[in-house]
Amino acid sequence: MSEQSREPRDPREPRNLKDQQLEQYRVTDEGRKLTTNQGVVLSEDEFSLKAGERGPTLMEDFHFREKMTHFDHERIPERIVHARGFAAHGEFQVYESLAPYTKAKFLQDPAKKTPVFVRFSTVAGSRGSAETVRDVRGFATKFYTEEGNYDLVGNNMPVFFIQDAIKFPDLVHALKPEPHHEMPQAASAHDTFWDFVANNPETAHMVLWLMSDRALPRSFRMMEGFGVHTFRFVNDLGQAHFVKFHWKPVLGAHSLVWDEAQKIAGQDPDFNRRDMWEAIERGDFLEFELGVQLLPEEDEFRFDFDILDPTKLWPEEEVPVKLVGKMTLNRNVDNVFAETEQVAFHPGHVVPGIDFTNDPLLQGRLFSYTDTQLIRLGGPNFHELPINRPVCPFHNNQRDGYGRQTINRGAVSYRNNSLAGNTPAPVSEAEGGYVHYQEKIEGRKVRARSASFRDHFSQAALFWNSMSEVERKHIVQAFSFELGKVGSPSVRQQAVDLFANVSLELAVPVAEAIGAVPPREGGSKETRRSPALSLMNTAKSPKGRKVAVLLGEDFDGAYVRAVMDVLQAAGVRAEAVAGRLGKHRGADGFELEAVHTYATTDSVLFDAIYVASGRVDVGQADKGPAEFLRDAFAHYKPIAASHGGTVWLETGGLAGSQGVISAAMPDLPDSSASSASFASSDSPDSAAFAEAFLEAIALHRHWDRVVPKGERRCP
Ligand code: HDD
Repeated sequence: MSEQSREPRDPREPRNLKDQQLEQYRVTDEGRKLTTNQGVVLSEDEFSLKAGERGPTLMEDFHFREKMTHFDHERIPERIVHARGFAAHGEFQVYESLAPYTKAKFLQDPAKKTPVFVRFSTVAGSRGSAETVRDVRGFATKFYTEEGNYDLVGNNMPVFFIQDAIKFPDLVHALKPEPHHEMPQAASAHDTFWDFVANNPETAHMVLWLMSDRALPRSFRMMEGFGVHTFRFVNDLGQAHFVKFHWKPVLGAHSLVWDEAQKIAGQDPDFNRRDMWEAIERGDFLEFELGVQLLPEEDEFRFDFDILDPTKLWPEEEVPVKLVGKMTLNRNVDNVFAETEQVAFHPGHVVPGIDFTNDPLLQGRLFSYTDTQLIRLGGPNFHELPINRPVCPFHNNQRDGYGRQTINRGAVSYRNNSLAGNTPAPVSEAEGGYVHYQEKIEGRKVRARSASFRDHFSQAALFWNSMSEVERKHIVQAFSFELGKVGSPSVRQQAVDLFANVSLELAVPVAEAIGAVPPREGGSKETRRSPALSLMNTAKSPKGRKVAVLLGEDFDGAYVRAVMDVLQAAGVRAEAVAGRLGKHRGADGFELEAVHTYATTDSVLFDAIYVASGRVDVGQADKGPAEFLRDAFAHYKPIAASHGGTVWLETGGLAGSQGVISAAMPDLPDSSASSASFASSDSPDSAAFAEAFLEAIALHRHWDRVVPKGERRCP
């Protein structure tokens, strides 16, 4: 049992201050009498009040009117971006005091647990859109600290498309479905987005990230998070450091492949939220380490880029990421609307010790987030919604407005006053009052971009240089798909010409794929690499993965059970799939429970496949082991087979390939490090077989496998 799974599992048991606060708003309706919102107990709920059984409905039916009116108003505007999201509660703990850098109280004491609420999201799609689309993912964290709420509103990519917030409406208009026909949904593969990209070269770096595997996270549990902007830490002595925030997933950062992502979008549009919900329900809590890159103020001009430019990252090899704490998400919401939908994040929600910089994107965000909540949540009192309330007291002279809940006593709501002793009163910095960092500013009022923001291609090239061969291939394929969906030949050509500034190795094959003229000149002078940018260098562990165990009529129950137990002990979820749900008796009389049928699930919903039977009745499905293996193989996933199941490897031509583990083929050549075979005896060693499978699962994908591609001929 993992350390975290010893946490209290009773969902009603309050875990921290925020949880206690929310508890007073939670209501269980089950077992209660049905009433109106005014508390009147009802005697009937299926028939409206009529003048005679067949007569007209009467206006005086207060129950009908109230029920219908409330229903008519159930929806609120979805977020203009990041509409599709999913959230969970948890806690954050710092490893050691960060007092030398910041006075923020929640970053001082390793014994202190700060409640958090984290919402993950896609950006472009509507609230009901599929989750595995190619997109940036939002990663927004609300820390309920003793000094007020601190929001770190980041993404899973460390840079952004634009440098100045005034261009955000343009970016979003170009990205969202085109207004004349509202297509395509949750996709950047269309003319207006690429027209924007081609004509706004500052997008180049971020677009490379968007075309990379980072845009297809396997799970919210397996993606990094970034605060993007350069912020400021300020300590007790008033000294400042520039800081970039990172979230590092303990399970490592892993991605889907494109064909898989597209198929999942149809098989399970809720793939990412289901994965997160189920993990938390099982006690496999999400864990992220908080990392900071720190830069003394005097180093502001140390780099060949401007640290205020949000299209630039600080290479981790130059400014190491210091891991300073851990966040654990350990509780699902009780109600998605009340919590996930009504939570209001804002990069301007800061606490003493954390401050802004003059990044023009950040500065503009400081306006936009309150403004959007006013329309979305219907007025200025959204901070009173349970999910948004700080856990410390708040007092000021703000009053009234839609939905006001606080009942402020007394006559005074102004300062200065004498009737209330001039309170509530501000306090000094020493007593905890927020004081903005006193940066000296000089300048003329100009609408301009700093010359130090003009290099748009060097870091895009740094990213490209840092990719492995496989990642580069995926980027070329992503560009070829996206631009291939663009109708305008001119936009296609402009986009290719733009990315020629990054690398001809990128631009030329894309041009060839989309019928554009391949650029002859181009490329960047940047030759450096940053290994931290490649997903190949991430943590590799089988933990958190999901395996389908395909059952038929002739499986060895005890053996399969033993393999599943080894997998499960390593944190891998193994679930049996068969022609029908329920108990299945193996050849040895041992029973296993199938929780999926070949019809209700699919290969793409698993990280690996284990075929345990040769003879398979697929029930009402029109697919079975052959189709499961075909996709798993094409998606470079680990595959294992034992007993009769090995026949599927032979018929599929998969035996002996990388990442394919077989327990019944003694003469199989062991052609690669992660391919293994086990002699078939009366009792093949289930433990060794399972361990070899686990190793293959830890690698996640077996890229060196030869997947038939390219030319297709009729047989
Ligand atoms: Fe934003 C939502 C992240 C630039 C304006 N943004 C939103 C969310 C995330 C981000 C994670 C969803 C929060 C939630 O789950 O409720 N946004 C970013 C990052 C950016 C960024 C990392 C660049 C570094 N955003 C950005 C700019 C503007 C906005 C430049 C406008 C000037 N963002 C918004 C918004 C949203 C929003 C329109 C929509 C819903 C909301 O705020 O609450 O105000």
